[in-house]
Amino acid sequence: MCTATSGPGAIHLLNGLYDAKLDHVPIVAIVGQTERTAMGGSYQQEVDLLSLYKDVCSDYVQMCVVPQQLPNLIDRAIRIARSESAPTCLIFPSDVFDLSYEAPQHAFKQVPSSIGTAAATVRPSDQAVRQAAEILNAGEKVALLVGQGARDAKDELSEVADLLGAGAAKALLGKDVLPDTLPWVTGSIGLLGTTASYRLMHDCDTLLTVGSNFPYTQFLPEFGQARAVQIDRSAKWIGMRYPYEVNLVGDAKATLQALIPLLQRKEIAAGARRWRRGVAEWWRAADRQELTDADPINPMRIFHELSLQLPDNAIVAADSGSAANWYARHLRFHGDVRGSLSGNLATMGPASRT
Ligand SMILES: Cc1ncc(C[n+]2csc(CCOP(=O)(O)OP(=O)(O)O)c2C)c(N)n1
Repeated sequence: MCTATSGPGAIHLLNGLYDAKLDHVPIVAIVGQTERTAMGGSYQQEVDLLSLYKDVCSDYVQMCVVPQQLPNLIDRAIRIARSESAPTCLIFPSDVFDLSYEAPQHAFKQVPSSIGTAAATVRPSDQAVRQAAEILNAGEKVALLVGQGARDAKDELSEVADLLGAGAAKALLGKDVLPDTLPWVTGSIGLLGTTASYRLMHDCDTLLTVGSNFPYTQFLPEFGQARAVQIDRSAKWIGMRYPYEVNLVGDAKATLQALIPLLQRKEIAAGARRWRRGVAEWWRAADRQELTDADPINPMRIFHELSLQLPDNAIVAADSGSAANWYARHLRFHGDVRGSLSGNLATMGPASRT
């Protein structure tokens, strides 16, 4: 939830709300508007907020002009933000706050509401899961690409990695999905990524992407190099970053749980030792960079020391700019450390706002 006053206040929310929209974070914005009696009169600070918010809150933006709307507007704004993982917005002319509450009646053109929603677990069909398992079982060098959509599936990812001898690269927003202390986790991927992740993607013959919309083609396997499967919670976001053979629409945890019994353990996975070697080499190289002396200070040294000091339950918020690079590459997450930043919008200032 975030709030702002009318006009310039509402405009200031835009950067943060676009950040939420692009990174799929549910949030409800409540913004003020000029009095109903002044609307359309070009009084001070009147901005057409329904139009201004039409894009950033495209899933739901509404204005409340009578109290009978309140239960429905509030409940829907929250429900839609949650179900679409997106920002929504309610606009309140300031004199509406002075009205007494009146509940909607059981009458024509009145809209009641009800509280609470039982969340659904989305699962792909058995046949699609079997097809995915066939592809993963046929591979010898399996790479996992893990994003924020896999956040609650750490145990399942570990089991898949163990069965298939897979390595796992993490998209920026998925940095806290798996700790960097695991020998098969190659760290971040992409422009801000590690050499271990780069090699994982360029050496693999099979790719399983879970909960990630990572777009940078040059850091993915060449076309034709790997057979690929994607798991994503929504068909809206699936199948568009690589020519996946099977696109499984489903919650990461539930889908991996359906997949695991069908996976055959690879006793000698060609990839497993290779990925682990790459990980060890990366962290040795990172250590060398971080411990190189500089005047006044080598900034990577700060991230090195922070990695050692972070409590297991720390939450790290990083900003955009060079700090994002050092956060992605050099901060070693362990335990249940959580971390985030402005991923897709890469707007400046999110760390101080978080
Ligand atoms: C709101 C916003 N304005 C501008 C940019 C473009 N931008 C990205 S990084 C950056 C410079 C950041 O400087 P600083 O915070 O000092 O970090 P540095 O990379 O120099 O370490 C700019 C202007 C942006 N991402 N967001």
